[in-house]
Amino acid sequence: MTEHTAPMSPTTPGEFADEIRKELKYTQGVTAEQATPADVYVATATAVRKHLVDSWASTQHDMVAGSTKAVGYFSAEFLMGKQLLNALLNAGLSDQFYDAVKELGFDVQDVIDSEYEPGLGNGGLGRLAACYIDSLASKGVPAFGYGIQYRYGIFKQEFDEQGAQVERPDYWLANEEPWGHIDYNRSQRVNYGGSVVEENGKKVWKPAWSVRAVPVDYMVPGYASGRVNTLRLWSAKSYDEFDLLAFNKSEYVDAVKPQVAAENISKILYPEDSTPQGKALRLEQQYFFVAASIQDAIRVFYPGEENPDLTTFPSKICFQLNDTHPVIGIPELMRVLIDEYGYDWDTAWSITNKSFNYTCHTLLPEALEVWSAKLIGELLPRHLEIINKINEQFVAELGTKTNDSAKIDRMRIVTDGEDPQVHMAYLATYGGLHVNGVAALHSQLLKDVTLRDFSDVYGDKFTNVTNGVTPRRFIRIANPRLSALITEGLGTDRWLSDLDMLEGLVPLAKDDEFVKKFAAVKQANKVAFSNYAKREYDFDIDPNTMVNSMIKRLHEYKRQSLKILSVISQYADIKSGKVSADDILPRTVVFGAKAAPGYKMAKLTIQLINNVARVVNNDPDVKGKLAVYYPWNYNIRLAQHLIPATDLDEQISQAGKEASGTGNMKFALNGAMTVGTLDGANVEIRERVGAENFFLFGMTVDEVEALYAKGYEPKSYYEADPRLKQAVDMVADGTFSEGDKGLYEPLVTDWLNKDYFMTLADFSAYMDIQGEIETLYREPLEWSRKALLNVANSGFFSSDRAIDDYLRDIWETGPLGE
Ligand code: 26W
Repeated sequence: MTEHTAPMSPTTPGEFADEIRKELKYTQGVTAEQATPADVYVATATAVRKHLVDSWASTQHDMVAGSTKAVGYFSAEFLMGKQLLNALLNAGLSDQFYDAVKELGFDVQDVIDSEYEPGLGNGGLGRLAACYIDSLASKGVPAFGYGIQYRYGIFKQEFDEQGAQVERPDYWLANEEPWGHIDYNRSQRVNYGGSVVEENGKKVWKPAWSVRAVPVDYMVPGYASGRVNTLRLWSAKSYDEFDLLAFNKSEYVDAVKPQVAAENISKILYPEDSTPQGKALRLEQQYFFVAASIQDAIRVFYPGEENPDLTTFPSKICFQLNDTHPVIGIPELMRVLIDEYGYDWDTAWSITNKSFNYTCHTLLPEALEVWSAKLIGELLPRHLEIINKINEQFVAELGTKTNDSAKIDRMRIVTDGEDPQVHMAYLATYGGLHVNGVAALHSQLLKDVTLRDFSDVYGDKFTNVTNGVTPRRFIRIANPRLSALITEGLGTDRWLSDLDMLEGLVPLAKDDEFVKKFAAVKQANKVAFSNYAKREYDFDIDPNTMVNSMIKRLHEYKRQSLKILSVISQYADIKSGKVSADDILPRTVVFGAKAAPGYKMAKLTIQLINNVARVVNNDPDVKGKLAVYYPWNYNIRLAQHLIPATDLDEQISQAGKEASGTGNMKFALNGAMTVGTLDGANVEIRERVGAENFFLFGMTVDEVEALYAKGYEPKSYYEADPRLKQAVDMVADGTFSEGDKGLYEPLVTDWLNKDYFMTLADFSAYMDIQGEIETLYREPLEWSRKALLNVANSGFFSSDRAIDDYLRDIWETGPLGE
């Protein structure tokens, strides 16, 4: 009946067990009897890699030998998540793995849990890059992910006694890392500093120091495509490892200084996900991976050629700039073409202009990187020359298109004045072929507001590609129960590489039996999450309550404050008996969020949430009616456990602030209902799942703009709404800080006097929608029917569809061999 498309390796469980045994013996030098689950994990990973290596080699060969343009995805972050189950799925070895590990006498979960989750990203942008390289490989499109192998990933989050976030270093490479292949023979030299001199009319950069960029290659196996692409992450090493002279003079620190300085470049991921710190090391990191990657791409596509014809470069590979972080790549390619290969400016410019495309992931002006020209000049003197020349060319070109000098001045890539600043988003927009936002609303706001002047002049460059998520990790691996039910309902598992097929479930939403099966899957996932939360966090989550999740980075525009104020209000209502016992709908609120270490307001919000949880969860008056849990160290693993178990997802950012969101898509695809504003991709989710299957509340972008224009006085909302007043007063009066009225003073003061993201203005609408939510939840069959329709109508949010959009509208290429 079911025609299988899932890759299925012919290897039998017994044969796979033998392969693991061999790896244990020859790689780790232990017998299965002596081995630990961690040994079996490493041996299994090594065995899987061996199954993939042929497709990897043939993909690399066909990519260079063929005429299919490749994609180079430049990203400072790749939030890959744990690799084992994904590699097994795409290698068609999942079933064999479970039986083989059992045969070897190990608990499968122990082996899976031995893998350390690589945290080479902060949040949405990094995870999107990971989903996109999965889809590129699954579609058989030749591609490289290019980034940095940070030695320390995103910090590990712990909470102290006061419920405050504490950051711990994430030394993920302390553990055996079986997936990365360090390829010293293909390292690249990356230069810094120094000066530029004229030598017989040519500009020559005389760098002061350089580092060795060593590639660490990760296989990116496609699902059911038989193709394996490469994620090439660069690790910084020093050329002159050790200063023996200093050592002999027992100046031990000086002896290793050059090594430390060099390795510092790929030492640690910057934990900010909105406000750039403008640190020199950050720019060193950005130039490091971009410069190494461009040299690498020329090496790959012009193997062994001394004087390659680089006018063909844009037909061999095109680069996607994942936000402004890799934009220094534009002047770098210009430098390489002019200084190293002798092209004239115009030829170099036409090649460069066709080689880059820019994706913007934010609407927060402060998140758009602006580097001081002085800093760029010190670190990359030749690049500053080139940037200045690009800016002159740009301003001259603008002069032919408009005589609005104020506009031209606003658009300058390099600002005038005694401390010139370089706008990386402007450089990307002028220097690249396409600019896209990550959701329809976002792309519109980019054209109408953030990059208005540029869309006026270069309108045809602007397009939209709404984000997507990979169904392999976020449905098949995270939610096997739902996957089995979908395959049963559709009679095939081809939906995993053609997610629009989920529409076939729409008619089944009318079949109460199927809807009940769907509800049973959700309930089983809730029980599983409750057990997981007990095991990992010692939480006592009641799976018979509504599981209501809010997981994303902690940021004021995402309005975790609105959620916690609503919880406080519900708590007060239960305490005061304003809501009678049987009117209360038992709810478990689960937060997950890291805050950038320097982001004070965000960290205070974390402390408030933890202390509300402490008070509520220890209050017998609300036991079984309301509970709040905040699992620390939110990461991909936690998301994969919580999303399938969630009934209600929170997407409550102020309209016009969340570029897209991708968690919203994962929840809808896993059968959670969403309460949200008309922001980012929420707009498109609601359009596709149906307004009747989405809990909408809050001001629209226009209403927000109108309120800003009118002048927003948050205090007036506080005084006008007794529920809001009560909740804010409970934060101020020490209820959640053991009487310390000062602890949350900065938060309360901001809410009442500034509240830039209008939490108070949207509070009453948010509280009102809770009624609708609770009414529906009391009709489990109707709730499940609507939740099932969310799944059925969310196929559009596959990263495969998003990649199709990039292939059609931006990269103009496709699968190998086409
Ligand atoms: C330089 C500091 C910095 C670091 C990261 C500034 C900005 C960023 C990222 C752009 C922030 C980010 O992750 N943005 C998120 O990108 C997702 C993928 O497109 C979107 O879904 C989210 O809405 C957006 O906040």
